[in-house]
Amino acid sequence: MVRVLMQFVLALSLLSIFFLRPTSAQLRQNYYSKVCPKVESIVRKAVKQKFQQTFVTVPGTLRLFFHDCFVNGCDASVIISSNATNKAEKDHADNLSLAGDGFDTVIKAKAAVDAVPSCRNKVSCADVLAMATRDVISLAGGPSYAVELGRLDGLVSTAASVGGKLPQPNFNVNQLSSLFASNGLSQTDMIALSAAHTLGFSHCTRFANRIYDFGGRRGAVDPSLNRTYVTQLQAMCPRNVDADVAINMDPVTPRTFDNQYYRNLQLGMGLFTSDQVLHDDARSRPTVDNWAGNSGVFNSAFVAAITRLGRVGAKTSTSQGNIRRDCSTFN
Ligand code: HEM
Ligand SMILES: *[C@@H]1O[C@H](CO)[C@@H](O)[C@H](O)[C@H]1NC(C)=O
Ligand SMILES: *[C@@H]1O[C@H](CO)[C@@H](O)[C@H](O)[C@H]1NC(C)=O
Ligand SMILES: CC(=O)N[C@H]1CO[C@H](CO)[C@@H](O)[C@@H]1O
Repeated sequence: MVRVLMQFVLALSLLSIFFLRPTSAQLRQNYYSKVCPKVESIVRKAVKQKFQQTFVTVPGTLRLFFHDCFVNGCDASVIISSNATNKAEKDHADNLSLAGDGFDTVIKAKAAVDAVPSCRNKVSCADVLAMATRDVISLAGGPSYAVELGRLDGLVSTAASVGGKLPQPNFNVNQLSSLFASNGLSQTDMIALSAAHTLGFSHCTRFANRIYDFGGRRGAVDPSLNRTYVTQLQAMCPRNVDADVAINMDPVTPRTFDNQYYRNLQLGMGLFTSDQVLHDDARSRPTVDNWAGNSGVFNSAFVAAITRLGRVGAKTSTSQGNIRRDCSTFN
């Protein structure tokens, strides 16, 4: 009897190891409450200072978080600098011109944290990026939320690992949904996170194919684009314009984190194919229409989605990561 019971207990514990083990690493709110209780206010102050110097802090940091999480998980691997022997993640062509101000925001916030003796070398760069992302969203008028923490910084960063991990602006809904699904994110999460394009800039080269010679036909424009918007885009981005020229992705409220993104899609004013398809595909349109008309519902969906984004590939075991002293180089 005792043996049967023992076997049962053993079987149960094996079962729990295999099935009850959390599929993602366990992050939690207030992770640093013992070692660095003021960490969130220290980061917020540094981010606010940087924000007052340049608005680019906002889109730069938000996009950096996304690119970090989709390549190797949310582990600050995107912040590592290349050197003569290793070409790091950020120097892959698909880093799609990450704004230097995003990197600088994390470096400055980490320095502010490390200036407090008890916090020194206790807070990961990956968590500083997650906190800074939360802060820039609310500084731009978006929702404020409690951020999950406890990520370690990754030990690997290679340009070679970036290929295929990031979405491309010509993606359709199937391609977008399957890439997000491979990161454990739903189609609803994908639609919500795409609203990050309510802020920031795009280089003309990223959508020139939609306003000139669409489908290889000289002078053709993408029929899913609003004609008035096409004229405006052509004026801002003349044919063969300098590759450095960039324009606001949300022409209506470019500096506000809001649901204007979805209202733009309803008018055919999604800048990328990957934006416009969210309205034009019948599977995602009901969500776009719902959020275009209801910012409260959108805000909650966005908070849920960015919280799940923050869990992607998070590392919590010391075999997978550590706390970097300098965010741009391995210890
Ligand atoms: C859904 C698929 C997505 C595609 C295809 C995509 C693609 C792009 C492209 C091509 C740019 C322009 C880059 C440039 O020309 O410099 C851009 C900018 C940006 N993206 Fe995305 N993105 C996607 C999703 C996201 C997500 C999920 C986020 C964040 C949660 C995000 C945040 C941003 C931000 C903030 C910018 C502006 C960057 C700046 O002004 O520096 N994107 N994106
Ligand atoms: C270059 O970076 C790699 C890891 O990215 C590191 O192992 C190597 O020591 C670095 N080399 C130099 C010369 O700093
Ligand atoms: C095109 O955009 C303008 C606003 O710029 C809007 O008034 C118009 O209704 C849009 N056209 C279509 C077909 O959605
Ligand atoms: C900000 C940043 O690191 N940008 C780099 C992106 O990748 C290209 C090469 O593919 C570099 O030239 C940029 O410096």
